[in-house]
This record gives sequence, C-alpha cells and structure tokens, in this order.
Amino acid sequence: MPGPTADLFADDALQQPAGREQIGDESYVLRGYALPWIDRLLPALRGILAQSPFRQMVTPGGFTMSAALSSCGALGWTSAHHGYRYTSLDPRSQQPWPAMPDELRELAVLAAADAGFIDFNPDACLINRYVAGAKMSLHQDKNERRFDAPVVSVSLGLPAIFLFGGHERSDKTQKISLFHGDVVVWGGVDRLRFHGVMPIKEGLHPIMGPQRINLTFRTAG
Ligand code: MD3
Ligand code: FE
Repeated sequence: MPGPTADLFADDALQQPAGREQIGDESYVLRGYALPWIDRLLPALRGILAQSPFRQMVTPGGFTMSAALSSCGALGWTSAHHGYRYTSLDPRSQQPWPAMPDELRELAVLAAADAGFIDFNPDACLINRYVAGAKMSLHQDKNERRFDAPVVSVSLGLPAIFLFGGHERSDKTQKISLFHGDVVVWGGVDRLRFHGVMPIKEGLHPIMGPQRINLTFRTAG
C-alpha cells in the first residue's frame, strides 16, 4: 500500500534513527550532526589556524597535494620526501600542534558513540582545506598505530562527493555526497577501506565561502 503509512514501514525507516545513514558494516553518515555546534566550532578552528596555518604538503612521490592541511591535538600528520607520519611538533613552527579544543573533541566523541563506538579517545585532528578543483585521491589511512579506533569526519562548507571503496584499490567505489554539518564515522571492518574525495565544484558557501574544510579525528598514537 503506497502512501505515507507505507513509508513509515520502509526498511530504512525501521532500522535507522532519523538522519543516520549506514554506508558500511560499521560506518554511518550522521546528517547535519555538527550544525548545532557550528558557532562553537568556527572560533575554535580560527584559533587553531592562527597557530598552525594551512599548508600544502608534498607526497613522498614528489606531488603537491591539492588539499591544504593543518592539525590539532597531541599528534599532527605530516608528509615529506621521507614518507607520511604523525609528529608531536608542527614542522613549520617547530612548536607542538595546537591543543584539540574541548568542543571539537566532544563533538567527535558523541558522534562516535552514536555510531556505536564508545570510549573514542582521539589524539589527532587533521584539518583539510579544499578549494574548487582540489581533491583527494583514493587511499587508505594506515599511519595510525592501531586500527581498532574509528575515524570521525566533520564536513564544513562546499559539498563534496566522497568515494568509498573496498579493501583493494581496484574495488568499485560508492559515491556519497557530504554537506556542511555532516559527520561520518568509520570503524571496525571499514577502517581500512580505500576512500577519496572527487574534485570540489566551484561555489560559495554562505558561511564558509569558496571552500570545503574537513576535520578528521583519529586515535593515532
Ligand atoms: C574511511 N579526508 O584526511 S574524510 C584524510 O574529506 C581523508 O577530507 C577526506 O581521507 C576528506 O585522510 C575524507 C574521511 C575518512 C577518513 C579516514 C577514513 C574516511 C575514511 C578511514 C577509513 C575509511
Ligand atoms: Fe583518508
């Protein structure tokens, strides 16, 4: 029987709390989850970037990454000719990375718990900045010391098409649109799946302007 009553009994309405989309066995998109936090997030983000500004990194293969990067928390991610790694000092300032602000940590911990990962204790938050045309090629995140902790990502600004692959680079990918305020949690069996971001389309976000900023919280050390 079609109509509104039938819709209530559709599979996804039965299995998913409102606004939560399952994209893998242990991965969820929490639509708009960060929106109530934005007014606290943006000043915190500004403070971090004043201390450790965005910079474009060069991959070990000699390519300049199109997304610019910063970090906060005890560990930050860097890339250079010798390879990728987490460091406790920002190589640019030779100072510790900015501390992870409580409101950022709280958002990530609550989102992880909502996706079933209790006791998430992130020690690194990578901050990626994409302008139009910037992308992130398909890769795995395996510089963290252990893989039992999830990764939590917060999307801000311009929309992106996220590519979610499998455990082999050649596995087919699903495309997932991510918008301002969306939070994604990946963990467990999905933690080492290949993923990437398609080139960002030109645009002007009313709050964030001509860019997308993505925060990813990890337990790296
Ligand atoms: C899925 N960033 O910084 S966030 C990255 O939107 C990165 O800036 C993308 O990939 C971005 O490494 C995607 C999400 C993400 C991070 C880690 C994952 C997705 C993941 C690990 C496993 C599976
Ligand atoms: Fe990644």
